Amino acid sequence: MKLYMHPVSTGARAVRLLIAENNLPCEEVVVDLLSGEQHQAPYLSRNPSGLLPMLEDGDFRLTETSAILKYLADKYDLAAYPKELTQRARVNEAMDWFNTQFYRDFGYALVYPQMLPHARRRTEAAQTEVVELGQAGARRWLRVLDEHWLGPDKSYVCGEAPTIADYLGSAIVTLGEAIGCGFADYPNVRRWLGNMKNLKSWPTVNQALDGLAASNHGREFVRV
Ligand SMILES: N[C@@H](CCC(=O)N[C@@H](CS)C(=O)NCC(=O)O)C(=O)O
Repeated sequence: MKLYMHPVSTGARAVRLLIAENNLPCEEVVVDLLSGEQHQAPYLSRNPSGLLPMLEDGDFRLTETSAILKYLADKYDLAAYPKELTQRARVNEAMDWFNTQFYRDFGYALVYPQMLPHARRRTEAAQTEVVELGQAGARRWLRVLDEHWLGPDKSYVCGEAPTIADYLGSAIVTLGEAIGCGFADYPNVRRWLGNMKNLKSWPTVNQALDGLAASNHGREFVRV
């Protein structure tokens, strides 16, 4: 198997963590996001969406982080994707929630427009508006994550053991660290992130994110 990835990519961090924690046999192929290699041949002919990550398993190619996590968990029969009907449905629900509700406001409205030049809005007024809306939305979803998904007692989003919902969710939430989000108002979120960061492969997999956060240190950002 091959994983086409860039170490700073949010989805790639989720997939690489699952691979590393379970010692899955997978070669990593770096696609240089920064120079736009994902939009050029030969990568673009393999993945016409021009996005990372992508998994290649023989002739089978799979994009979309959530689908890749589920495929790997099924292929290797990982406990991180429970088989019991309602438990699996809950994991799927949490993954959809992170990937759509949470990511839309937190990633695409709050973090990316401030961090990525191509995501910045063309006028100051539009930029301010999108970031303000993103911050309000992110606060709403963080409250739901803190009080509903986690609450004071749960170690992970779907119970006492990490599932692929935690792999996906923690990669998305820690994206905020790139702009200095500390999540101080969300103690259960902080506790949960601490649990995920205790996984043995977390520091290696997230080295590039930590580097990005360090390079942005001291810059002004709207945060949560
Ligand atoms: N829905 C996709 C999103 C993938 C995505 O947006 N990847 C980013 C990196 S985190 C990317 O490849 N961006 C390249 C670009 O926009 O040119 C998934 O969940 O895998």
